[in-house]
Amino acid sequence: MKITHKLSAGFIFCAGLWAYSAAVVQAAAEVPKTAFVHLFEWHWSDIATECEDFLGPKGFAAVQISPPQKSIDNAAWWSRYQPVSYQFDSRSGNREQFKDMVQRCNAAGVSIYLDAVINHMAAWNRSFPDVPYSTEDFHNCRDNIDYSNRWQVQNCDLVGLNDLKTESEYVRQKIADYMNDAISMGVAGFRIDAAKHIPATDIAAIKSKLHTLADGNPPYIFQEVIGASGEPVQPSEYTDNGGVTEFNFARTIGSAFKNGKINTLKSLNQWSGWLPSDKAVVFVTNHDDERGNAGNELTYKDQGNLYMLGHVFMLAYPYGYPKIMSGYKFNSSDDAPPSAGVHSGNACDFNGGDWVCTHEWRGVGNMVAFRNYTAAQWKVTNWWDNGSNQIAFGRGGLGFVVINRADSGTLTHTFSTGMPEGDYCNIIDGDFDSTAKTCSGETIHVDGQGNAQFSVGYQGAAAIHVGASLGGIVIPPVTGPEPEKAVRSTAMCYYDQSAGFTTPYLYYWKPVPASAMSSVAWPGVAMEKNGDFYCYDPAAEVTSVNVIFSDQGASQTEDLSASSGSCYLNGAWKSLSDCGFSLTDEPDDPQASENTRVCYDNAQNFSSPYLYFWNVAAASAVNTVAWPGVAMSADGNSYCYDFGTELSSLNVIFSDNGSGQTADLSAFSPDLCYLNGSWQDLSLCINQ
Ligand code: AAO
Repeated sequence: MKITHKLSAGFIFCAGLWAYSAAVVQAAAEVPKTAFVHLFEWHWSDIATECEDFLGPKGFAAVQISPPQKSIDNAAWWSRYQPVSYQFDSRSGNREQFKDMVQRCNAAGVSIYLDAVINHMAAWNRSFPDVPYSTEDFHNCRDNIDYSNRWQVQNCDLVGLNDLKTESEYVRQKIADYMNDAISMGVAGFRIDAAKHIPATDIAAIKSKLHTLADGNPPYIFQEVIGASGEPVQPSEYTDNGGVTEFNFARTIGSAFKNGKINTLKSLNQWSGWLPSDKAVVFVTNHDDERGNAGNELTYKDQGNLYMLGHVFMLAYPYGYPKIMSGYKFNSSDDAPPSAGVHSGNACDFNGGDWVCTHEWRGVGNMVAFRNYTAAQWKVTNWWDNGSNQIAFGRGGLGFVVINRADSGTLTHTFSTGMPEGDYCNIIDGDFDSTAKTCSGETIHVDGQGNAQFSVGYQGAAAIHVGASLGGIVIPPVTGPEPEKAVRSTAMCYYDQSAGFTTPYLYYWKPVPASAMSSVAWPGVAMEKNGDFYCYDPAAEVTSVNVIFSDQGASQTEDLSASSGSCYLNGAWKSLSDCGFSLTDEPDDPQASENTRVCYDNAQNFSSPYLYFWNVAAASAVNTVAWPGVAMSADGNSYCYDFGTELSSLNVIFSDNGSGQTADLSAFSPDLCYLNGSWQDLSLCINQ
C-alpha cells in the first residue's frame, strides 16, 4: 500500500495537532510525497541532476526510469522493452552511472522506480546466455494473442516477444535476482511491464523473493494492466500485489477535457468499477498512448492548454497515485530519443530543446506541492461548477483550485474556499519562495469567511494551498477524532466525519491469509467504539483484505483494500499511529475476546450448521438476520460464529441451513457453548 505509506507522514495527523487552533506553524519537513514522474528515455546522469535541482525541492516522490537492462540494439524507444540480459547497461547509462543516479536521487529525497521488463525477453532466438535463459525457460505458444482468451494472454508471445515461463522457479529466481540487484543499489520501486501477461500469482511469487529496502519497507510495485471491458484478465486481479495502472482515469478525463464537460468529473473518485484509490496509479497519458493508442487521452500534442489543465485536475483531485509523463518531442511514433539529455547538451522544449519536460511546466510542477500539502484531507469539498466547463473545488481547507476549460471568456467569481484567512500564492501563475515567503505571480486573498475572488482566463487555472501562504504555512484549526485506548497492531480502525455513521460495521472478503478472518455475511461485524473511532481487531496479521464500512448495512463506502494495522480516516488510509493510536502488545482479555462467539458441538450432525439469532444484547449493536441466519465456521470440534462484539445474552436457533432446527434457545455469557444439549462455558467448546 504505497500510497498509504506515502501519506503516512505526521503532518496534520499528529495527535498533538488535532486540537491545534493557532494559525501558523512550520511543518514543511513532514509533508508527504504523493506524485511521481516518468522521465522517459532520460539519461541517468540527467535524472540525477534533475532530482537535485528540481524534483527534490518540488516534493516529487519518485522517478519512473526507462528499462535499465541491456536490450536489442535499435534506435527506436521500444528497443528498451526487448531485454537480452539483466546487466545494467543501456543508452541511459552504465551500472556505475545508474548507481550514482539512485544514490543522488535518494539523497535528494526522490525514489527511483525501475521499469521491470520481466514478462519476456527480446524477439529473437530463445537463447540469452548472459542470464542464462534457454528454450525451456519460455512458453511454446507463438500465436498472436487473442485478448478474449486468458490462457493466450498469459502464455503466448506478446507482439512476438519471447514469453518467459514465470511459473518456473528458476525463472522467478532469475527475475528476483535482477530486481534484488537493483534494490541493493537503492531502487525503491518497480513498474511491472506487461503485467497482464503474467498471472498475478506469479508476480506474487516473485515479489515474495524480493529483499526489503534499507528502511525495512518492502519495495513498492505497480503493475501495468490495461483495463478493457470484456477481457478475461482484469486490473482488479492484481491489487493484492500492489499498485495497478487505472487507464479509466486517463480516458475519462481526456474525453471530458477534449469533447465533454469537465463538471462531469465531480464524483470520479466514487465511480464503481475503478480500482480503489490507494491501489490506482493514474496519469493523463503514458508513453504508449501519447504515440497513437491514445483514444481520447490528452497529450502534449493537443492544441492550447488542455494537456496542462489535465495535469492540474489530476494533481488536485483526490484519487490515485499520479504519474506525470515527461518524454521528448516526436513526429513518428518510432522516433528515437534525442541523443543528448536536458542537462547534457540538449534542453527542454520551453528552452528551445527537444525534451517536453511536462513536469517542469509551472502549473504542473507546482501542483505536486498542492497535492502533498492537501493529502491529509483526501476529499473534494466546496465544489462549484457552472454546469459545464468551469469548475472549482477545495481540499478540506488545505487547498483550492479553479479550472476554466472554456474556450473563451474569463471566469471571475468569489468562491467559498473553506480555507483559513490569509494571502496565498496562485501557484499556477507564480512560484512560491518558501524561505522568503514571497510569490513571483498573483496573490489571492482569502477573507475571514473563507471567501476568495479568482479571475481565471479561458483554458486557464488557479490554485492556492496552505504550503504556499505568504504568512507561512497555515494549518486550519481541526477538531479531530481522538482514540480512547491503545489497540493492538492488528486492529483496523475507522472514522469519517462527513459519513456520520452511527453504528459502523465492517464487512470484509478475500483476506490474505484466508485463515486470518472467518467469513461474514453482509453487513459484517459491528466495530467497537474507541474514543471517536470504531475499531475491529482480527487478532491476526492480514496482509490484504477487501472491506466496506457501512452504517450497519445502510449507507456504505465503496469497495476498499485494507490490511490489518490500518486506519481509515476521513476517506484515506493511514497508519494507526497517524490516527493517534498508541499500540499495545497486550492481548485482549482472553475471556472477553472469547465471549464474542456462540459455538455449537453439532450433536445433530448438520452438514451445514447455521445460526439464527434475535434479541441480541451486546457491547455494540448487532444487525438482525433473516432465517436461517449465518453460516457457522468449523472451530476445533465445534462450529462457531463470531459477532465481533462482547455478547451478554441472545436467543438462537441452530439449523442445517434452515432444516432440522433446534428449539428456541436462550444463551447468557459466558455460557455461549451449546454442548451435549445445554449451554456451557464457551471455553469448553473452544478448547476441545
Ligand atoms: C516492437 C514492434 C513490434 C514487434 C515487436 C517484436 O513495435 O511490431 O512485433 O517489437 O519485435 C513496446 C512497444 C511495442 C514494441 C515492444 C517491444 O509498444 O510496439 O514491439 O515495446 O519492443 C498490450 C500489453 C501491454 C503493452 C502494450 C503495448 O497488454 O502490456 O500492448 N504495454 C507495455 C509497454 C510497451 C511495450 C511492452 C509492454 C512490451 O508499455 O511500451 O511495448 O514490453 C488492448 C489490450 C492491451 C494491449 C493493447 C495493445 O488495449 O487490452 O492489453 O496492450 O490492446 O495491443 C483501448 C482499448 C484497449 C486497448 C487499447 C490499446 O483503450 O480499450 O483494450 O485501446 O491501447
